[in-house]
Formats: sequence, structure tokens, C-alpha cells
Amino acid sequence: MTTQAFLCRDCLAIGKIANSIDRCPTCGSPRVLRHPELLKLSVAHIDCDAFYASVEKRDNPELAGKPVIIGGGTRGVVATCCYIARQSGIRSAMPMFQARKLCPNATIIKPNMAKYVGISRQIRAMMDTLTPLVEPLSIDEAFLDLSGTEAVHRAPPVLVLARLARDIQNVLGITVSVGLSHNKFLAKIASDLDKPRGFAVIGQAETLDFLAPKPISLIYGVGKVLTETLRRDGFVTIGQLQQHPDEDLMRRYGETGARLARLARGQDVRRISSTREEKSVSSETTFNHDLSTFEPLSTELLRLCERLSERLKAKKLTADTVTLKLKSTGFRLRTRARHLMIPTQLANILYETGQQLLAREIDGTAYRLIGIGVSGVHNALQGDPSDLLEPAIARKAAAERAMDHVRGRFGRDAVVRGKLYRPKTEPTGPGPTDETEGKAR
Ligand code: TTP
Ligand code: MG
Repeated sequence: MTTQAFLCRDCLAIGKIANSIDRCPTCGSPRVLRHPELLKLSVAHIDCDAFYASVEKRDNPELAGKPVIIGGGTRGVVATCCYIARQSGIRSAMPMFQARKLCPNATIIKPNMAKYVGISRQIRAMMDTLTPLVEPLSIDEAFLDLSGTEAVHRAPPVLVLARLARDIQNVLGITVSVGLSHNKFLAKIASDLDKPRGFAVIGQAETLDFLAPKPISLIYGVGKVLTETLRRDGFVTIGQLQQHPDEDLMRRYGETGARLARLARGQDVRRISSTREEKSVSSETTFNHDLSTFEPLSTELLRLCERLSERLKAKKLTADTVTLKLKSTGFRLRTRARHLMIPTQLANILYETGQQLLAREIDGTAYRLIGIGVSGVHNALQGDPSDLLEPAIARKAAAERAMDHVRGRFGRDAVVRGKLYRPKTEPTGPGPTDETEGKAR
């Protein structure tokens, strides 16, 4: 009779169990985790289940057992929906009219961001008591590194995590799913395997076999463009990448190819870095004359994005959230933010994102100030210069770094983008430029 390490997610009993038994020997619960590496793994990803919807259901017991959609705010799309509503095919980002058609009896609730942020902070506080290495990824998910904490907790990471999931449910009334593995890439994949109220483990030994049949789009940073390029070249599953010589992947796709080769084998060296002191960096400028049309505002925006990018590069930082700030002549402030899939330090990406946000704010309002800022700032020293992951971005990154190189040697004005070129005698320029750094929240 062979035995395996087990943990009961209900009564938290831990020990060895015969392979033939699938219930907890202490409490009889079927919610038992078994895995040969269960007591060794220490990198986790935790993600709340149907986050906004779970919070609303918690706060209104009449909604239990009913389909609930959160959305219909300013953008007219679904933010999320509960798992019951998902059975009708509703998904995040779907237009509300389509969601209503799919599930006419769903209760629709407008998002209450202040409430969700409050709960997110409470979850974060609970995580912070377990390890200093908590890295939030978004409002409802975070990585935790519990390596070396066993002596403090007198319990292996798997037990600490199961207890955390149980406590979050008991104290805050919402459920989370946990992924436990040996690196970030796999922990994040694992947390999605068993949702909702899940707990999935991916060990070292099964990493290759686990990844082999999966689509390449499972690899983080592999977006639509890269998936299509790889598909045209005959790569559809991660296994096909595993089988392919690394040198050839590198020859075809450069640095991206080297990353694909490593990630296809489940190798990910990124560390979990706490962003407890989450910083924001921003640049803003006040105009001498109010501006209301896209072109001149966009020119100022480009100048600010270049400055901001310069500072991020100098400090070896990347950021995953871009915020545009506009102040009207009546001193009304508008801020619009966008989360990036791939953190960046590139002026080009900051500018593209800023322009998209700006375009929506051109409605005849006269502005006296424009600013661009980033938050979700990470150290780019170790881990990924993530802008290399997508070939389309990698090309922009290469062009921008070439420009930086020339500027580094011959001074900032050695290369001036056409849009920013201005004869020295030009009478109207921007007013003072303010650059700030501070806490994001
Ligand atoms: P997710 O974790 O992607 O989704 P979820 O928590 O609702 O569901 P799951 O169980 O699959 O994890 O996002 C967290 C929250 O972010 C989500 O509750 C609502 C918000 N959100 C949006 O507002 N728009 C979006 O397009 C997505 C994907 C999420
Ligand atoms: Mg979630």
C-alpha cells in the first residue's frame, strides 16, 4: 500500500494517507489535497472567485442562488458575474445588452469600487501577516512566497494557505482559489484550475507533462499577435515548443524565443517582490494657453511620456498601470487609468495608452493641465524586461532603446521626434513641468 502526503482543507488535518482513500481520515471531508510534493512547494497565487459579484452576494443574502451581473457602469460592459450567471455564457467585458439577452432574469448591480477596494485591502492585510513577500497583481489576486516560513508558522506553506482561504471565507464572506507550485508562472496557472473555492497543486515532477497539451496562449505575455505568429509557424501546444530545439526558437524569435523555450518547460526565475510601498511616478504640465483639441494635447502628452519613461529607465522600473490626468479651465479634475497586461517603461507604450485615454476626453472641454502617471511599479532589475515578450512590442522597444542610446551619447536633443520638433523661437510653449513621485494610494 503506497501513501502520500495529504491535507484536509476543512479541518486542516495533515499527514500521510493511503492512495486508495479519498476522504479525510479525521473529519470525512472530500476536500482533501494529495500530492507527493505537497509539503515542499511554497510559491502561491491567490485569486478571489467572481470577486465583485461575490461581495454583492455577501451583502444581499436574497441574491444567493441567483444569477448576478456586475456592470452597466459608465462603460456598458460586464465587469464580472457570479458562477451561476456564467452558466448562461456571460463573461467579463461582454456588452451589457448581450449579457441581458443571455440571462434576462439576472440581477444587475453597478460596481461599487470603494467597497471592493476596502475588501481587497483587508485580504491584503491578512496575507501580510503570513509573509513579507506578498505581491498584489490586481484588486483580487496576489502572489505569496512562503519559502522559509515553516519555522515561524510551525506549519508547511500548504497548510498556511488552506487556513488563509478558510479565514478569508469566514471573516470576509467571500471565497478564493489557491494555486501552489514552484514558481509564479505555474502558481498563477494553478489558481485557475479548480475555481471556484479551489486549491490546485503543480509539482516539479509533473510540470512538463502538465504543460505539454496546453495551448501556447497559456504562457503569460503571449497575446493574440504572438499566438498567431506561432500558429503560422506550426506551434499550437506548449508541448510542440518543448520538443523544438531552443537554438531554433532563439534564431526565429530572438529573446522572445529564449523565453518561450524556458516557460514551455515551466522554468520561471521571477521572484515575488513585495510592492508594499507601492509607488507612483508622474509628470504633468500646465499650459500657457488652454487646449481643447486632440493634436496639441497629444503633443504635450508625448513630451511627458518621454520624460516619464526616462525616469523609469533611469531607476530600472516598470509599471503596469497608466493614469491620464486632465484639469479643465474650471479646475475640474479628470483621471482615467488603464491596466497594462505587460508592465512597461517604454515611452511608446505609455504614449499609445495615454492617447487612447485622451481621445475619449476630447469633448469640447478646454484644459489647462495634462499629466501622465504610472503606478503598479516594479523593479525591472530581475525577472523580465517584459516588453520583449510580444514581438510587436519588442520591435518598438528595440527602436526606442536605439534612440536612448544615441541620446545617452550625444544628449537629449540629439534625437527629437518630429512631433516634438519646435524652432527655438516658437512663442507658445508649455508652462512649468512638474514631476512627482509618491505612494500610489
Ligand atoms: P478576475 O479575477 O479576472 O475575475 P473574477 O474574480 O470576477 O472571477 P474569477 O473567479 O474568474 O477570478 O477579475 C477580478 C475583478 O476585476 C472582477 O470581479 C471584476 C473586475 N474586472 C473588470 O472590471 N473587468 C474585466 O474585464 C475583468 C476581467 C475583471
Ligand atoms: Mg478573480
